[in-house]
Amino acid sequence: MGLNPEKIQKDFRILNQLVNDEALVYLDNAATTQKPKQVLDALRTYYEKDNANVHRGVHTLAERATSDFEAAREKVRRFINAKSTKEILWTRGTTQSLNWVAQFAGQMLQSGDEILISVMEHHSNLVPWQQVAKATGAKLVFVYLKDNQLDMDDLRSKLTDKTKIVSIAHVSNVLGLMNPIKEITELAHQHKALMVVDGAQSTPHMAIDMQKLGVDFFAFSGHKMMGPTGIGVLYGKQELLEKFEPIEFGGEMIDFVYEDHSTWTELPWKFEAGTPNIAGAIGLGAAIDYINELGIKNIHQHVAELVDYIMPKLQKIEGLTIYGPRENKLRAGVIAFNIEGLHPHDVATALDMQGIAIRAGHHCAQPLLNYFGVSATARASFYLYNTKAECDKLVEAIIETKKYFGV
Ligand code: C6P
Repeated sequence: MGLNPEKIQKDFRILNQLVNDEALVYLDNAATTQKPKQVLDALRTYYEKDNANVHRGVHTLAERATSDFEAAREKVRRFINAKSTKEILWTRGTTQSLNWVAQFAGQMLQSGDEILISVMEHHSNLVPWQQVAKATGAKLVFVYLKDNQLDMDDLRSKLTDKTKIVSIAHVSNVLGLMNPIKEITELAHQHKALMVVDGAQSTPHMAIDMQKLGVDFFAFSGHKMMGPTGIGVLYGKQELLEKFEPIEFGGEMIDFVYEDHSTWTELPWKFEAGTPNIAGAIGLGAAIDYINELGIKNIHQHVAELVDYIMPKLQKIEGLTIYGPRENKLRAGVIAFNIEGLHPHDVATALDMQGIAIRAGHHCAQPLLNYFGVSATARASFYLYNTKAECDKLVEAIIETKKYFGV
């Protein structure tokens, strides 16, 4: 079943507006997605009917809030096919999830150990590793690219018994490239390294299966898959989460507290200190329901069709450089580009004047942009509510922009 984006847009009131006197075309989905009415309704219903703190009260509202909050955790578990809700930790988003994993790693890394990451990582999957390497004396080792894809030969040659962690993006937020995570996980495990995946850009677009992928940790954000901001997930294998110490301490995560020491409660709450983002979790649960109703495979297929549709049109524009894999089937809805003679910020501003929202900048991936010898790119990113007509509008607007600036 193909998606009907025009019908889907009706669930997103925000999309039905003029920007600079033009109908809004929202193509900044890799930064954050818009939220459907169903998610906004879930937030409103929670605050209007059920708002209470979770796991603390015995009154009716507290029980309802707790049950909805934990039901959302179960929705996440099913969505990514984790074995148990003990493996689903609520965080603020991918960034916090990856910081936690780096802190866990800090509990086991020793001087001389190696952390293998790629040059395409978002700063959230790089800076925490730099910090933990500094603190432990471990070494950060980079895998580079070949033909705009992860160089698997480079990865194989750098993966040794010194490697304790491999941490790679499932989908690059600049290249749109889908990395072969299952294969990398098998390689990492052959060397007894832990496999960490930054799933910020993959979870909104493709079926994710923790048991099939076999990864040890997997991080993602609610706001990139139509959920609210400020809620995200860290999946971790239960046996690992049992071993590591919590990163944050306080209410909710304890079993007993004595004057001089404390003991921790069971998973997953052992890691969730303080009042959590209850509404956020419930909102993310509603976003998962929305995705399930449409089908994640249909969403993937729809975005793939948009990429197939627009790529040849973009490739015909003189002076346009497109970053990322040559084969469209390796690209998950992200197209970063530059126009010769124009700064990407000027491109983004000119497109905004025509009602089109894209992102320009380094996309929090400066080592990758350095690798390409540029300081910034423009980036259009697509999702389930985008249409072929919007693709045409982007192509026409880029041509207009070139004419306007005389390049
Ligand atoms: N990328 C983008 O415009 P947070 O901010 O914690 O929700 O997600 C961080 C993050 C981690 N990894 C990848 C691959 C990402 O793309 C992002 C967020 C946004 O590309 C904002 S910089």
